[in-house]
Amino acid sequence: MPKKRTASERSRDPAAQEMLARAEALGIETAFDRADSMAACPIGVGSAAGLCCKNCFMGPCRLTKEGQVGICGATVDTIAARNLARSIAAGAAAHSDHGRDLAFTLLAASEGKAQGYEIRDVEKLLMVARKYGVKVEGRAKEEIGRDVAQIGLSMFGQQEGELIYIRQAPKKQQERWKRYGIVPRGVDREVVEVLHRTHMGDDQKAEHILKGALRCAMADGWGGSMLATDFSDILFGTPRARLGRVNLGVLRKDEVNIVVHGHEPTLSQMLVRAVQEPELVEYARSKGAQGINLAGICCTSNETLMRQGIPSAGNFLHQELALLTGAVEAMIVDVQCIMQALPGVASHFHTKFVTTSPKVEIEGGIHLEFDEHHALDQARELVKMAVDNYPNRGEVHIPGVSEDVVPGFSQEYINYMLGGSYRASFRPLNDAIMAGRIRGVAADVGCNNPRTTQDRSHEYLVREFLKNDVLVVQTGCGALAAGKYGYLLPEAALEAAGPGLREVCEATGMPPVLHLGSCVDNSRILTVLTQMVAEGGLGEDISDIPAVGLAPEWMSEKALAIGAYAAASGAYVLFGIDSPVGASAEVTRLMSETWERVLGGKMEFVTSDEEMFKRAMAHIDAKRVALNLPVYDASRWGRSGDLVFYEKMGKPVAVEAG
Ligand code: BF8
Ligand code: SF4
Repeated sequence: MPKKRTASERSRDPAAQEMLARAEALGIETAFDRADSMAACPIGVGSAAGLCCKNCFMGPCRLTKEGQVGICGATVDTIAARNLARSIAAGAAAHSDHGRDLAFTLLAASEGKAQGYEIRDVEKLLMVARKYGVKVEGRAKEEIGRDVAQIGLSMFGQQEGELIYIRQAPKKQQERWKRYGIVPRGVDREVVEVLHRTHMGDDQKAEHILKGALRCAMADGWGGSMLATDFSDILFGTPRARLGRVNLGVLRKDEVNIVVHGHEPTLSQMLVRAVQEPELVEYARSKGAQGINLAGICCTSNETLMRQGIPSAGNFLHQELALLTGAVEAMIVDVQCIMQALPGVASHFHTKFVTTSPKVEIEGGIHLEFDEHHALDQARELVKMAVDNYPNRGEVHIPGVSEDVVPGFSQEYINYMLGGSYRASFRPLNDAIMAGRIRGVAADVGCNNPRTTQDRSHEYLVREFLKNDVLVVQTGCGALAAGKYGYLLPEAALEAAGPGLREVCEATGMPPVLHLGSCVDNSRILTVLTQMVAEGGLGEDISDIPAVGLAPEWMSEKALAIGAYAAASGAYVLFGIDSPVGASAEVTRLMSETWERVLGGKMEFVTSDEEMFKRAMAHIDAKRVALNLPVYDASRWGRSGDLVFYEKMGKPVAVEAG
């Protein structure tokens, strides 16, 4: 019988621990309980215990002995590669389909048919239009927007040739992709091809299957996801640094709480508008509430946090915990990472659970299908539903735990932050890396997973990287995790960063951890790395940069798609938890040695946080050596900035007012 973990073994977050105690007292089961009582299927993990193929009904075939093959003769290597490829295709499909919906919204907004939506960031529209080859001179923004949206939509079904975004990548990387045969066509074609190739009796050579998977992931990273980021910025504004707050403590005792959860920014942006409308606020007052409080979970939350500073109730494993407060009048979900357990948890309270996507219905939820043509009216209806539910509230328990965060570091904003409006540039960042003030860059991204302690790996890695002068960039649930522990603040530079990184943060005012957005916005990391290459001094392609990517608490297929396109783009990517291809030494070798040789990047699965950190640092230092950069030496830094001033002058003493 698996053991029930203690509260601190389940989550590092005191707010989560408090809610888990409440769940136990109320007899409500959560993912943490289910993870304790259900051991991961060893066949699914692909460990020494074996591997399973269910791609046809001669099986499912369970391979548990050395040298054993499936009924069709499929080997462990083939099955491991096929299973991974299918997961990557599902992940790429999810991200990119989100991008497609944004393209439809941009089209409708450009044609004046999408209530409440408009082209908000004309500068970004013009930038994308030029990239797409759309004429901009003398044309209205709506005309340009329509052309951009139509080209975007056509990209999904592009049958031949290169995707437009591929041309943005460093030249050397483009050549590697061509040589290895993984330049992607439209994501619709690539996903279909992976499903075809992994059907019974098709592609059976592990390396070739993985090539198909990489090409598919590339169609997402340098296609659907990049487009999703661009189009979100056009419609809702390119993020800029702003103040927000994270964790369950953002829910309010005396206000109507509406929690948005999922991934798409479309409906949530209308809810942001609706909750501020004076008539609805007045209506909430008429029901005895002080106002209406909108909060988010997961990546919908990242979208509204980085653009409007809408507070975040937390990351993936907070979805059930938010409902456990009893303070949520309505949880409104769109797509992805939505646990089926939610309507069950909501049923213990007054909470209304509402599904809105035409693609997602969940038993026990109210389904109110989103239609971009009437989005603002729908948002008002949803807010009214939540307000009407306020008087039904029972006992409420909100943990008093939340933390300030500064998200919103788009590539455009990083440029501005480093060089100002007139000298916007990545030069200061490259210089800091070349000098060794910043030892390297680590992207800590991805999910929570109840099989490990919530946030433990994210927090550990961020803390250790900062201490060692590694600049951290983040997206998704990893960013929200770091935010909970105070790392997404400029002050974190003083408290947590090593001497070199601290100097850079003090000079620029930036936090030592940059929140770049949602998981779809991992494409922003590709853009940032590409710009660092273009700026000069850090090699010829992404694989030359002293940088690593990590998804230490991953669980979703989207994470695998991201890992695959990041590795194909030249990044060293480390995943925690366990390996889905562990049963095949050959697939493990292909994803590490072979990918590194042909693409410059690789993907490894490592179960220990300490080992992940060790490998990441060794990689960063090896890349510094390869670039002939000075060996990192912490003792050279820290002789400037506030600390030196404090040493000489004494720390300023706060003067009490009054
Ligand atoms: O897309 S990090 S748990 S919420 S999959 Fe899901 Fe993972 Fe969170 Fe955002 Ni990304
Ligand atoms: Fe078994 Fe082959 Fe069918 Fe897979 S494809 S289930 S290995 S027979």
